Amino acid sequence: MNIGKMLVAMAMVLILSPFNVLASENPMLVRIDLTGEMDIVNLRGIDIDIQVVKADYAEAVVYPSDLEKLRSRGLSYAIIYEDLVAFYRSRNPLALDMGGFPTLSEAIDIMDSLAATYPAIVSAKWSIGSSWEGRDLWVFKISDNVNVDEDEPEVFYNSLIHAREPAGMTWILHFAGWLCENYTSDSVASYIVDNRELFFLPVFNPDGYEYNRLTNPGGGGMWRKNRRPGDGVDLNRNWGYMWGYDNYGSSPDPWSETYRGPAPFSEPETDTVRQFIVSRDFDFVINAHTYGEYLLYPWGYDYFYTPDQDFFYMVGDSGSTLTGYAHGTAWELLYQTNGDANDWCYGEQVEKPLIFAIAPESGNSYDGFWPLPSRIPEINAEMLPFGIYIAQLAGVIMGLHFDYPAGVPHTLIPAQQTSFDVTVSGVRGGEPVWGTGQLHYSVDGGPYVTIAMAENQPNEYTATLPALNCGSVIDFYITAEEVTVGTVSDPPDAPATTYSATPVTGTVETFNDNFENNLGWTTEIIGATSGYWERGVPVNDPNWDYDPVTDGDGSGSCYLTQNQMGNTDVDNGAVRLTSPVFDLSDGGIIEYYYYLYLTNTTNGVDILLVEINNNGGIGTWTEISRHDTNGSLDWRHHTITGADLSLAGVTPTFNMVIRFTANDADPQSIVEAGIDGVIVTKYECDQPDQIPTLSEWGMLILALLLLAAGTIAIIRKRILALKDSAK
Ligand code: 0X9
Ligand code: ZN
Ligand code: CA
Ligand code: CA
Repeated sequence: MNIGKMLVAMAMVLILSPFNVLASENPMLVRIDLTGEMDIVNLRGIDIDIQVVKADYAEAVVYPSDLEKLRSRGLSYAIIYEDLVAFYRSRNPLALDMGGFPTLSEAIDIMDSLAATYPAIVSAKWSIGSSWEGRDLWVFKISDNVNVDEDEPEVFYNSLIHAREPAGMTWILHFAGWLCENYTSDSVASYIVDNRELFFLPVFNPDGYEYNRLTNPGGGGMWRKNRRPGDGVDLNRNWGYMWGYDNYGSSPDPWSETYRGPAPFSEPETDTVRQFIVSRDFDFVINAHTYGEYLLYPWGYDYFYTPDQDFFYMVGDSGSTLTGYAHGTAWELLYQTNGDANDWCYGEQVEKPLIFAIAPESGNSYDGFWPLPSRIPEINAEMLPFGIYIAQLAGVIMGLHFDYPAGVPHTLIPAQQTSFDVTVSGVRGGEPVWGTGQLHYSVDGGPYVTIAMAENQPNEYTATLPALNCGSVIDFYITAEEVTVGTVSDPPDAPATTYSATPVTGTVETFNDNFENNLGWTTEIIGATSGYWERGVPVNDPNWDYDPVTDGDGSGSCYLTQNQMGNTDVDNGAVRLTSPVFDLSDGGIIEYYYYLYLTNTTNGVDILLVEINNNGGIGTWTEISRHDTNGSLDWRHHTITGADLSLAGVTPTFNMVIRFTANDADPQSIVEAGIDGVIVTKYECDQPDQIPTLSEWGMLILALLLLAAGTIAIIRKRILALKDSAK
């Protein structure tokens, strides 16, 4: 080829290339080292296509021109596959269509054949709207009486919102097929089909999926977004809840892989699915993605948990058991995302009620987007229990909420019964059964006694604790019945965790430190090279996001692990903060605020350990709490009760000391801690026993028995005497 022809050819390439120059480069897979402490922070600052984040590395799909971004941030990386598409293609030597995954038209055929084979339980597919290029978004339904809209819990399973994630489609189709094939023969499949309404959208982004077939008919295509003319939009950044919240969770740049589009729901695909979701009444939406072995739930948009974190955690935990995947919010496990489907499903509550949304990322990091064909059935099998679990759970998410208008008593008047009000209401569609409220209590570690609570109004009760003497402790919990799920307790894991109370004649705040003055705390460095405890008003460095913005109790000052500008966290060891002596000899509680930001939460390696000593700091220290979950940039409040102390085997004395140790066991992670508002409330109880104790009762009963026996003996003698005289 002569120079002239070459120039013409190059010009053609440039003109024909529909996007920016990146499109002509090969995507590669890199593994980025995260063992340097600032690596995770630096990685969050760049817009690259991250797939998995593990404790000490991340994997991302990058173009040659992205490598400079990594280098400029001081991140080191290894190239795993220089030509990722070629690698994916090499896994498909038989040149199967789309690497063994159904093509768009094959997916449509599967829907048609399911409906034809199982017409009693599978609906004919219908189009809920169409894509940029005019392709239909096909949905089908599985249920008994499938053409009737029955009053049954509903779940929506959708996949291929990202065009290169076909393993999401195969597992939801496989789950649908499993229900059909096992209906009537398997009790679980039958139960689900008879009692739920399941809706499936296997190809959310048909244009993107077809585009991948066009460029890579044998699979391996790396297109992610839709096909909006120009550069396409990431359909999982285009939803209208917290859309464009910041530029970390989505991008304003059209060429970015996470381009959020010009406006919320600007894309026909997202707008169509939004209207479909609003038209139904889903308990759960499963947004199937690949890959990385995660189960992700909201929020994605910032470092917060939803008000339903406990519920999501419970579902995630069960999901983990079933799949082996890690569960958590997107920011905990991967990165922030804004404008995504999960956040809209849960967060948007004007057009529709909140919906529990979960995004499973199926397949491991070796599977990638285009797994070996032989892995497709394996991924289907590993996701099946999760699909089943969510379908079952949809009908039984109902819970109860227990409310205590005047609080739950921690202290009691000696020798007097204590009553408190309990209001029971339904959450997540739950319905309390009237008259089922019960109080369960155990005195001084004795067996549990169950008594009905007095019901004043439907679901409004008064619980009454028995009279106790000074020195006794009562543990208690509440239960009530929910119509569908049965008995619900508060605390939820009772009797493992309970409320407890003790008789008190007075309380005295014997210690109250808001850290405005030096009350005699001491600090120690145990191997750490930075992040030493310091008292002061938080400096709040705008460039170091991991310290608290304010103190915990609102007075201004607190203790922090190094309160200076810049990277100031604990490294290479531990730092310890020890209190002055306080008095708990008559019982009482210890309260404190703590702040904890951790980037490594695996196996509790990085922790804030709280220990207690009852001998002025000399001798044994006992662990009393261990904080090892990320606090989502918030202060949290913690109370140590008398029951906690007795559980830990610590006898309260007048010579108590508490200490807080922030430990960086993994020196490459961030550990930022704070302590504030430490209050010790001492209980006093100085009233002689008025209620007979158990042994006293015993004596009394014995005395009565003796008395009765004596009386009987006398009566008997008299009768005998009368009989004698009658002779
Ligand atoms: O980034 C995404 O859209 C999803 N990951 S993927 O690699 N398949 O692109 C994750 C979305 C998770 N979102 C929330 N948990 N909110
Ligand atoms: Zn995805
Ligand atoms: Ca303070
Ligand atoms: Ca710090």
